[in-house]
Amino acid sequence: MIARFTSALRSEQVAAKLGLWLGVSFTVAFATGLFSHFLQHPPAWLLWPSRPVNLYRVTQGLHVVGGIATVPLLLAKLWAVYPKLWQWPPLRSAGHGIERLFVLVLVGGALFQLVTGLLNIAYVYPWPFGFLQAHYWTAYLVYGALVIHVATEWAKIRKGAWTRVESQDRRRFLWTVAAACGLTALVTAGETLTPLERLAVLAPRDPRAGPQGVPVNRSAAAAGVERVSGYRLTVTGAVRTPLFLGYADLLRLPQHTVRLPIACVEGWSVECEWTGVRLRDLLAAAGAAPGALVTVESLERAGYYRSSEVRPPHWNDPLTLLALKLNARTLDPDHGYPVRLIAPNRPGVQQTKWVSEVRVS
Ligand SMILES: Nc1nc2c(c(=O)[nH]1)N[C@H]1C(S)=C(S)[C@@H](COP(=O)(O)O)O[C@H]1N2
Ligand SMILES: [Mo]
Repeated sequence: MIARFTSALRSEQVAAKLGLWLGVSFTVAFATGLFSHFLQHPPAWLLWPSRPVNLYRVTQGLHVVGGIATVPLLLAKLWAVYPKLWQWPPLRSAGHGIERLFVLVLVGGALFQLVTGLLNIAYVYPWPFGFLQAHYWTAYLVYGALVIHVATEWAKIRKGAWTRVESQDRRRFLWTVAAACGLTALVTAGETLTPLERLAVLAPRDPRAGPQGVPVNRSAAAAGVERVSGYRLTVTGAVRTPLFLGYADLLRLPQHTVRLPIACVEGWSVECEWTGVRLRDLLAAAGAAPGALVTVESLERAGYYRSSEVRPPHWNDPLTLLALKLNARTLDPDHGYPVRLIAPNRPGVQQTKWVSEVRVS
């Protein structure tokens, strides 16, 4: 029975090395995940800059590609420590029991995070709970259990994690795990790192597939805004002069062209060229105060992402546009025709499409 579990590749040092790598990966996932969560649901106190332009693109790319690349690492770690599941006696003391309970939370929670994350980016939702809340709260459980695990295993980590592995077979095993993680990252990173696009065979999204060479997250048909007639953009609320602008009026205003990415929470991103009117020019014309809070509303009647807040750092940024064109052509209905918001360092969910109203408060 015992013999079946003894592989010469397993050792405390191998487990410690894999654990160290997992600790790094979980820390990156936790930090980038919290960042993403707060940007998507910004609390009032959050001061969040519009630069660097690609910050959210990078952190969310790291979160998703890093998460996918962690799958082989976690499997290797579980394989390396699997015999411990059958250790005898199973409980040596109350303290040992609590330690094992935290390991259970850690392993169960880590598997839950990777599985729900992978299914979410594949648009599969076979569960009765909301992904967002479950993934968010489990992150605290997992990271808390990880901190406790590191504390209780510190002696082993100190001994094994930083010293050279003695056996050549074990070294080879660790290199294989590292290579598997690297390869996994390489075949998915193209959904956000354009130069690797051709290698992105495992990526759930092709960053060039869609109208005008850009993916679509919610189509005009799904949002119920396929036919737009008598379009008017309104700028109202706490302003000196409310504005009511037709599509032709918008085209007559000074046009600006910027290069900015759409960076979706799902990890894909693509940089595009946008042309349109600066939001700050419109708000200046309406006489809004520089510190005002702005809300953009969509023609879309229902849906989680039909409106978004644009705070002063974002709407005062000259790169923030109400875009009329994408890659030099009139916006496709699926990309938000007639008008969409595009701003630097902002999650995709807040790049509101089919904008019809700018409300100042
Ligand atoms: N009105 C509205 N705007 C929206 C959405 C939406 O569902 N409704 N989806 C958002 C999401 S999640 C993303 S990632 C981007 C994608 O923009 P694209 O479809 O032009 O690529 O649009 C955002 N704007
Ligand atoms: Mo998105």
